[in-house]
Amino acid sequence: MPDVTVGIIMGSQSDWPTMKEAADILDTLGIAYETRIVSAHRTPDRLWDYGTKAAGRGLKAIIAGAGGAAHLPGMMASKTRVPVIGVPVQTKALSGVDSLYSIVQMPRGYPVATMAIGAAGAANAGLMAAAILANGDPGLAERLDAWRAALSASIPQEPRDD
Ligand code: RP5
Repeated sequence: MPDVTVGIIMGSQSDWPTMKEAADILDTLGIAYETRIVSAHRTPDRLWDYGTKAAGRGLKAIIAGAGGAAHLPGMMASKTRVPVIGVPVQTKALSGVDSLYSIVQMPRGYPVATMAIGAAGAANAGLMAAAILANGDPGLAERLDAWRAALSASIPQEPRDD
């Protein structure tokens, strides 16, 4: 088994259907990852512990998804220099704009790479983590290039009537 290099963390079990999109991309590209429920509000000690140990454990990217008052990605970024990729989970009350605003407006010094709201954002978080790792992994770079080329080739030239 390859070493785990990516952590996928989320504020709640209810975030998993969204965050699974990131996991699926990592599976497709052959990247080893772990998944954890880590809540900024409900399990702050778990958050602190995860962030404190992340770099030493060899994590190269952390994908963090949360909804509503989505403080998990930013708080994680405050605790580790491992790049944090934030996924705003879509919410019922405010459609995920609350999540987006909670994640994207970080103060200078502690960046979070913020993705789009919802499933597309989670999938792109997986691709962003892959791109970070591909800088030091020629095999992965090849797989990522092939994945991108296949997506591009799947787009038809013209629309059709369904
Ligand atoms: C956040 O609150 C989680 O990230 C989740 O998106 C949202 C709702 O959580 P649950 O009430 O479904 O556990 O902390």
